[in-house]
Amino acid sequence: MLTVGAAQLGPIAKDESRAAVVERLRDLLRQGGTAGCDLVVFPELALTTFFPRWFTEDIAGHDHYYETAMPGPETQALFDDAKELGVGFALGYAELTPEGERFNTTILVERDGSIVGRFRKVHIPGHEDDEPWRPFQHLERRYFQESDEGFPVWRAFDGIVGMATCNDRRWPETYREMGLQGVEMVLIGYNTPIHYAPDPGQNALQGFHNHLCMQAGAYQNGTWVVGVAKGGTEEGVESLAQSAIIAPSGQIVAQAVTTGDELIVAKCNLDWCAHYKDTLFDFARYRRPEVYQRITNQKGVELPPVADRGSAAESG
Ligand code: CDV
Repeated sequence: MLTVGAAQLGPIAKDESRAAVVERLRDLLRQGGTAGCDLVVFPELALTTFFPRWFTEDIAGHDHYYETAMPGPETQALFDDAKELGVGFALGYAELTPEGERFNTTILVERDGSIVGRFRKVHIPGHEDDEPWRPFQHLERRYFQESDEGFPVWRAFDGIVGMATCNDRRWPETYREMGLQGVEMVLIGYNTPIHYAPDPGQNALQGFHNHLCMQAGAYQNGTWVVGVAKGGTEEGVESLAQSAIIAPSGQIVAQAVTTGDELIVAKCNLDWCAHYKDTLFDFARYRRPEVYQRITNQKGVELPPVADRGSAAESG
């Protein structure tokens, strides 16, 4: 039985200090302690405003948004709180490595304050260069590189826990990679603007698509999923809230009702995963990797030759 809190955040202003943000996180962690949480999950880039919405020629000019150490001087208090309260946490932040690499990272911290896992975002959405036609930029591909570390899972919190970040949640491979390692709880932070500039027709469906992909990922892999938003209107950009805790059945068991700082809590029985992992989604029994010829190495769509379509139709 793992009691988890999804610590949704409201907007973080561009000029909000790291110290002020950490105080907000500490408050939510303490609320988690009072609610009996073992683990509190914070969103993607939880320490700063969503800075990829601004173009800069020189990325180094944005270095103050990145963490070079974790814990660092300003985040140490969170680790101390975790140990004191006996409440672990997952925290998304911008990572700048000593080698100068930039990742959109989430760490998993156990109840004793020790880091047990680090995940770097795999699917980096948006664009690399300034696109002035957009009402705001989504320059994640300028500020972060893609991780080649995949989707590991960790034995933590008396279960098997994995992580993913925002856009990763829309890809079935994300959950299946972890499902194949027996994952029992997937932690996902997100920053999802309501306005999707390449196809605004999707704007009205943001909430639906958010839950659709996480509920499907949970069900198809027999795992709990904790989806945590940074919501509300941040620097003029409205982002989706609707943080949710989802059972292995695919059902939402808790959902945020505000667009601001809000902790939602659920008691998660990790044994429920077996109901799905041992029946409909008994991978060892029913998966057919030997006939899934394309999923491992093929990147884009490869259409069949036109002639093949004709002959298939003719042969019925
Ligand atoms: N931070 C994100 O990864 N946001 C994307 C937007 C750009 C579509 C998302 O998938 O929510």
